[in-house]
Amino acid sequence: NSAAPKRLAVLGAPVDLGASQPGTLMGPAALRTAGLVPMLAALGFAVEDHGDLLPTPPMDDPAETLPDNAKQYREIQGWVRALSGRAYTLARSGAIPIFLGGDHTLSMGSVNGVARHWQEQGRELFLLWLDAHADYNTPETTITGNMHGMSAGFLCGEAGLDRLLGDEPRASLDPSRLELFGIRSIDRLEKQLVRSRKVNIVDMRQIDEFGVGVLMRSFIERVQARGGVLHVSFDVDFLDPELAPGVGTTVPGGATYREAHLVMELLHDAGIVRSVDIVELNPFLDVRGQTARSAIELIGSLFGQQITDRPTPSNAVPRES
Ligand code: 4U7
Ligand code: MN
Ligand code: MN
Ligand code: MN
Repeated sequence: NSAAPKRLAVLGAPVDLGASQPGTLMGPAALRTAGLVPMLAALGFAVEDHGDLLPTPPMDDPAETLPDNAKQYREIQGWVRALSGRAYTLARSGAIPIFLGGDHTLSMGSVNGVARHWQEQGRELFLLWLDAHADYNTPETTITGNMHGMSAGFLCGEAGLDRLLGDEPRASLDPSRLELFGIRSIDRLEKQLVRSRKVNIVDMRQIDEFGVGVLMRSFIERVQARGGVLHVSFDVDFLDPELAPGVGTTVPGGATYREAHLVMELLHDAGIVRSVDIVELNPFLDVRGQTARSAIELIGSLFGQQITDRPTPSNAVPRES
């Protein structure tokens, strides 16, 4: 799609306080070590590496306004505020921002910032959440208190973290524009909440029954029918743990190597992706860089790496050739 920008802006956010265990703060370094930037440049993009972000200093929110059941709230707030501001400016610059995590709390800032930009442009932003988990908890529903399990809910305007952005404007997404994809772990109250909000969920059972091709195409068509643009939030635990052991919250039965690549290939062909997060990579738990490498290969497919340069027409059955 020729309308898609050819400039990519990479920004690291080494945050790990939202996760259950430390280590994702090494994610941006591991993704760079595995060769993210030269790989994207080889695909013909002008790539700007903006280095790693620093969080803003803690705000002096009065203690009685701090939420219960939201661990490390103050520090995460510093990251989310900084990320939202940077994401907004990067999106406005016309580049495709790629945010390197860091745990999934990163998205509360990155998506909020890009959503503000697209709101100003009058374009509908859709959010594809590639993840084993729904991440739709709130301080009310959470079992663990870990804030990386609350990002999608926060972005869809759920209550309980209302002051998280400080003075940054909040751009809540309508839950109908969130697509949870690859889900196989969801908490009891969280399940009730996503159901009541009518969030679209493609769980692993649906992927088994229908295949990622059919399911992704129907999502892409929905975005295109609205003239929308897309943010892809890629939690590495979307992948099967055999393929991606370097994550803190592995859940068996995840996407296979080819399923994940097909998702990315279809997204590339659709030409709708305008920003990306790569989150939850924990290099401390990885096996010889395997997870970092898999993640990068998938980002390659998302930005146009193809096997034969012969995409299948969306209405076609596979042909012989
Ligand atoms: B991730 C969990 F209880 N639901 O809330 C929670 F199972 O960003 C997991 O997707 C959240 O890795 C996982 O803590 C967050 C738990
Ligand atoms: Mn996850
Ligand atoms: Mn997640
Ligand atoms: Mn995780």
